[in-house]
Amino acid sequence: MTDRILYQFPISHYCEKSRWQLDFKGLDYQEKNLLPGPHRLRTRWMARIDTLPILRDGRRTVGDSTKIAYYLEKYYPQRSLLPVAPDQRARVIELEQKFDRLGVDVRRWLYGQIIDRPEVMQAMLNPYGLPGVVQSVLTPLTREGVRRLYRIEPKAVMRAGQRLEEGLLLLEEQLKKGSGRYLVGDQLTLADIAAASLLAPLLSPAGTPWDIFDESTLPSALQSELQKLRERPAGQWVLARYAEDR
Ligand SMILES: N[C@@H](CCC(=O)N[C@@H](CS)C(=O)NCC(=O)O)C(=O)O
Repeated sequence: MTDRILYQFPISHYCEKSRWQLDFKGLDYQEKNLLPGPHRLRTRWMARIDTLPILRDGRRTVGDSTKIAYYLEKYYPQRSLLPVAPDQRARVIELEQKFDRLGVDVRRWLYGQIIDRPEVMQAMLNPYGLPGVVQSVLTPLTREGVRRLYRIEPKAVMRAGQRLEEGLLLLEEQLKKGSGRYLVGDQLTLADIAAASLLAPLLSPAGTPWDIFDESTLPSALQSELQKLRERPAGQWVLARYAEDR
């Protein structure tokens, strides 16, 4: 029985970033799902933050996927995700930060397209096994909470879409500089895990928590946008990383 616990929301792409890293390093951990909303009582108490993921590792607690990433590199240096060469290391750190910020735009843009679809709140709330009546009360409350918290409003969603495009171009430019498999050097790094996990909700790789739609039921404009994403080099790369490295 491990005393390493990842407090998470299953569908959070930031939580996926930490899960991927823990899995890559072969570290045992339990996943503890917190209910969106009331989670803040726990996160504030544990780490004085509002967001998940939070990692509890024995007596140590670390909140925020980036801090967790560097914590794990420090205490569990096996299968390092940071290159030794200083220039490559600096580039990984820089890209990790950029893709981390892009995660906010991914979330806002995608919720802007799908937040009213019933599958979204089902994916968010089903893992908790709540009684049906409780889930049906929480569904609209959670949806409106998400809308407010992440500013899912037309102008902000549009700007997120623009920044998303810039992020996808950055990824494609960076891939052209190397072998096309990894962003920096010839091994998986924190930059790859950040980029692939934080873009994954757009690509919904099979078996991930975002693989929730029968896409043929989505509006045709969105279907074609998602298809274009899947076909462009950035989308192909995310799918390849999931197929080969996750
Ligand atoms: N910078 C944070 C962002 C994490 C984040 O935004 N988590 C979201 C879920 S995707 C969250 O916990 N939201 C709940 C809230 O803000 O109350 C990290 O890297 O861990």
